[in-house]
Amino acid sequence: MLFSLTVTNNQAAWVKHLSKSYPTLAFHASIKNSFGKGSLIQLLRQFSTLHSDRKQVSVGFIGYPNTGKSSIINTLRQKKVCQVAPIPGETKVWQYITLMKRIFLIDCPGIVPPSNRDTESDILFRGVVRVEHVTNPEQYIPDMLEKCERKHLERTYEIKGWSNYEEDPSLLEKASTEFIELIARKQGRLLKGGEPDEGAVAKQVLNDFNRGKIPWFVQPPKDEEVRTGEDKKAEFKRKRAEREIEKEAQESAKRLKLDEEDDEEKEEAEEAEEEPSPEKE
Ligand SMILES: Nc1nc2c(ncn2[C@@H]2O[C@H](COP(=O)(O)OP(=O)(O)OP(=O)(O)O)[C@@H](O)[C@H]2O)c(=O)[nH]1
Ligand SMILES: [Mg+2]
Repeated sequence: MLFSLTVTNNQAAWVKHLSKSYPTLAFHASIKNSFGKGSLIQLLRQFSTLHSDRKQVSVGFIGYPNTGKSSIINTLRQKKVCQVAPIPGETKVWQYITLMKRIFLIDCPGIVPPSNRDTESDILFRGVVRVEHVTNPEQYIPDMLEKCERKHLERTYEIKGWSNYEEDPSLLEKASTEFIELIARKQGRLLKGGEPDEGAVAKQVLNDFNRGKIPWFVQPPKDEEVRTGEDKKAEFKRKRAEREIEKEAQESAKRLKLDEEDDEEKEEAEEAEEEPSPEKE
């Protein structure tokens, strides 16, 4: 999980929200200046003690590409044992790293679970695809503008004056074109006829966004939504458990019936054996 050095209110709110579902830690990966390293090592030690019957414990780092999995391992080991880069797909094969005598860490390539709900922008902003592979990068700028605060963009690029889409959402497309043009002119990124090189600027801005150069964050769901989410999840789990119990019960009933039939047959056979045959008597 990526976190900046000081845990802000937003990050604390996410930790609180996620802790309801899973053990969650705030962590900043950095070999010299990390945050949360002690807590994570303590957690891994507890896990290892819990499984003291095993010869060794291997802990896999699983998650979306470019989310800092390899960086966490480097932070724990306090040296560059894994290759890291600000582009998705840096880790290509599994790598085992020894943390302590009994604890191994496995650096895994990033994974992207299939989802029908994710839009192309969602996937791009998660850093899952490399920006240089994106066609028509300008099309993602409106979505990006909406995620960021105007003051942060103004400060990052030292520009001002694109249309006020915050007040009038119908101006979003226009604002995006103006935003790109302002950067292109400021940085002198113009094509032969003096036209702004929109594609190149859009790619640069999207890269800046994905590499954390533009501050932005998402609020965790409100308590109300959390409860609904948990209820739905709990209901789903309960129904699945009920189905499994039902199936198990039916199967055991079948097995019992078969056993009973078997027993009856056996008993009949035993009785037949035990009953002295009239001829023998
Ligand atoms: N701000 C911030 N950036 C981080 C942190 N951890 C990693 N990064 C940066 O995120 C980028 C990706 O880091 P990696 O460790 O290569 O990510 P990964 O999940 O191993 O990526 P893949 O191997 O491609 O799946 C690098 O540019 C890191 O410097 C963090 O805690 N905070
Ligand atoms: Mg990696």
